[in-house]
Amino acid sequence: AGAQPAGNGGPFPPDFLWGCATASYQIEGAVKEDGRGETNWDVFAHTPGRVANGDTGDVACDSYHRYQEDTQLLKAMGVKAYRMSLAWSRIVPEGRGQENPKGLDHYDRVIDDLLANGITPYVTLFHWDLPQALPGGWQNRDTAYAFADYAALVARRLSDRVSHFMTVNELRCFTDLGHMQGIHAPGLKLPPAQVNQVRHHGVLAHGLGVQAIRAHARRGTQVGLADNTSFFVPVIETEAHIAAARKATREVNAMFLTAIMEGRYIDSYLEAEGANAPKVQDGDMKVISSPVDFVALNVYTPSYVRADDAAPGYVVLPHQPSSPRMASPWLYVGPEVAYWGVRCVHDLWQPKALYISENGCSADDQMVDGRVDDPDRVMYLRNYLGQFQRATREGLPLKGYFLWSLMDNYEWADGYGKRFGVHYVDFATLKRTPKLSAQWYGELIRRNALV
Ligand code: PNW
Repeated sequence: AGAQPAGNGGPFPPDFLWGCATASYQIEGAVKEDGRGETNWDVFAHTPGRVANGDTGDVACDSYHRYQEDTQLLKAMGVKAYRMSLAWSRIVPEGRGQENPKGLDHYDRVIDDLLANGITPYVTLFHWDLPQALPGGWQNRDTAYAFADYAALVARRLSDRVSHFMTVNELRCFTDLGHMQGIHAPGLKLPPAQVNQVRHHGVLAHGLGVQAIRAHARRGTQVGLADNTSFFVPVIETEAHIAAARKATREVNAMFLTAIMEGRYIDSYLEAEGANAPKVQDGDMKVISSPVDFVALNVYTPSYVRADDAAPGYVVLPHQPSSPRMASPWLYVGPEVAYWGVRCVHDLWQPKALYISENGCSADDQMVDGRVDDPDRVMYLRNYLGQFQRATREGLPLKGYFLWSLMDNYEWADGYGKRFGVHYVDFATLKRTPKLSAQWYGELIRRNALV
């Protein structure tokens, strides 16, 4: 390994867990089937002007009916683990109260099918599809408690077969994109104090979810979260710039991962927010910082940072018009973020284990003569995986990697216009076709090395 320049490749640890990821609303469809309750995304997607092309998740990839086919796609690549999410409103249609046996029966079947094919399920409890019936949604503190009840129910029912749970996916997206920028459901642009309160309810839900799983799941069940931490790459690998990247990671994520790992809102955040800081009840921070077994990271866009003599000690460098991007405007390319993201989280908080819960990219994929060649995606993945390999080579406790995504799906406000899959989905026929990247990923898994 020593002969390989940093980030250029080499072997992964022998037990490294190779996976793919999806999420319920993005793939399932069947939104009115078997007693599923309405969600905030059903409402948002059906509101004119909210989603590109007026696309909705009503049908999506129809994975509710085609899950066995999806399992076979995973199996063909040799994938060992599948990160999927459960639709809360299939299991508890109104968000709290009456449960729906048909919802749990469905996920029983999906999980049994994965296990029968030698694939380990990693289950996310909340990937943004919130039961619409919950009054006030994430603005209401009660939603965090409803989430805990749902988590307990899932733990009791599935933890005989599911040993890894992620509470929530991407706190920053469902809080800020939904309640500050207004570009995701529920499409609100709230003032700062209310945004901070939504964020607080999000981390509280995570903590209550951890406690519910500990209390109700089989002993030994592992629980963590999938976080889209804002990551910082030092402009040059010197001690001063590395320290700046670490400090930026801690301070910019103060309302999310930092609060979860440290059990308090750090001073720089409280000072910056002043009177807009969240209202915190006694005991909240202890709940929020309930110990997790792992931290999983969704790694996409880099930010570059340099050390600075003036407070706060770092400067975040703006992206340039010439900075490379993939097909989504927000998706800048900067593979070093894969190493520095893992490294900074490890250096700051030493979680027992780290996973990459998502990494991947959109590309302008075209079907030509029945084939979809996506060399740009292969190149993107190869570069990012080289940096993850560096993290494992240096002994950081990175245990596995989930590629986003198994197949093209409903890309939220971008509808079906942005494709992230290693399988191409023809949304007219719902036929799945492996792209070149699926073949490449399968070969990588077989070798367990980047060559
Ligand atoms: C993540 N941004 O979303 C989600 O977890 C997935 O459901 C999604 O399909 C995937 O990444 C690709 O977008 C993000 O604007 C959405 O920075 C937006 C942003 C980041 C992540």
